[in-house]
Amino acid sequence: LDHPEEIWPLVQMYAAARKAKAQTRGSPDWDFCYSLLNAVSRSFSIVIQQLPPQLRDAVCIFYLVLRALDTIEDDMTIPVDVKVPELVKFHTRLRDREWKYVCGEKDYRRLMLNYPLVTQAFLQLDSVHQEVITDIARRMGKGMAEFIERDVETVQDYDLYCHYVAGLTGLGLVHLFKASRLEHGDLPDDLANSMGLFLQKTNIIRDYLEDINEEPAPRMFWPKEIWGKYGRVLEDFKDPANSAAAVQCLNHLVLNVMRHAVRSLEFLSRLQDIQVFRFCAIPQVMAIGTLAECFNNPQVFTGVVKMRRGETAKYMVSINSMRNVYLAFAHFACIMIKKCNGPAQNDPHATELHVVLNEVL
Ligand code: RWZ
Repeated sequence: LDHPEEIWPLVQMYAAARKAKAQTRGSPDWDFCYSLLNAVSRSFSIVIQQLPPQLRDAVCIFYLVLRALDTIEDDMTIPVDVKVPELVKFHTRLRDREWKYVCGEKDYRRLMLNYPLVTQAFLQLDSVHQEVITDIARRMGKGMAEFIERDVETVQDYDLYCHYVAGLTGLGLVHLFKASRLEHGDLPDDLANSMGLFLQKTNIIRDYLEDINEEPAPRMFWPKEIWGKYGRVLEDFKDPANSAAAVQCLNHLVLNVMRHAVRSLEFLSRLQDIQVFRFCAIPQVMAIGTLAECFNNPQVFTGVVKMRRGETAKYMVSINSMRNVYLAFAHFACIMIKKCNGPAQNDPHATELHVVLNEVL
C-alpha cells in the first residue's frame, strides 16, 4: 500500500467480495464459474457479485462465455484457417455439454479446459438470458473473424472492431437488464455501444507495451490512420528516442476515446436500478481514471500504467449516484486539463481535447 489510509476502502471491498462468494451454491459448476471469474478479473468479479441474484448469474456466464471467445481470438498459436471458423461457429457450441477447445494460457486455459462446467451453468439460465448471450456471441464471433483477416487501419475500423468486442457486450447487457425487469427506460444501442467503446479503447491504449511484446506475434489495435501521423511503424514508439512523437500519438488516442464520454454518461444517467447503475458506472470511472494516468505519460511505452490500488478501492465504494459519477469524471477531466495547460501545452490536439474535456465538467 502506498498510504496507510488506503486500507479502509480495501477492507470494505474485500469484505463485500467474501460475503458475495459465500453466497455461491456449493455446486461444482457455479462454484467453478464464480471462482474463475474472480481469478480472471478481480474488479469485474466484485461489480458482478453486487448485482441482484437473477441478473448476477446471467452476467457471470455472459462474461465467461465472451472471455472464452476472446481466448480463442487472442491465441496466436491457432492457425488462421482454424481460428476463423472456430470463432464463427462458437455460438453453436453453447448448448453442447461436451464441447471444449483447449487454448490460451494460465487462467484462460483453465477456463477452456473446464468449459463444460460453464455450459452446464449456462443451460440453467432463463431461456431469454440464454438467447441474448447466444445472439451476442454469434455477432461477436463473426466480427472477430472479420478482423482476423484484416487489420484495424482507419478510425472507422477501430470503432467497428471495438463495437464487435465490447460495444456488443453493452447491447447484450441492456437486453439482460430488461429481461430481468430491472430496467425499463430507453437505453438506445448507440449509448450502450459508447459505454463499451469507452472501456475497450482505454484498455487498448493502456496495453500498448503488453500487446506489442506479445509472443509469438503481436496483435495491435491502434488505428494506423492515427499512429501513422506520428511514426513509421508502431514498434518505433518503444524507442525512448521517439518518446515525443509517441506521447503525441497517445494523446491523440485519448482525445479519440474521450469523444465517447458524454454518451457514456448519458447512458448511465438513464439507469434506474442502483445495483445495475453501480455495475455499469464503476468500470466507466476506472476507465477515465486510467486515461488521466495515461494522458501525456511516456511510461505507457515502457511499462504498465495503472490507477493506484487505494484510488480504485475508493471509487468502488463511492460510486452510488450519478452526482458522484459526474464528480469523478470532472475530477479526472481536471487532471487532464491541468496536463494540457502545463506539460502538454504544445500538444497538437490540446485545443480539441479542451473542448471534449469541458463537456464532462
Ligand atoms: C459481460 C461484463 C470478456 C463483459 C468481452 C464481457 C470479450 C473483449 C475484451 C467482456 C472491460 C476489457 C472486459 C472492455 C469489456 N472481448 N474486452 C461483461 C468480454 C474491457 C470489459 C474486457 C471489454 C472487454
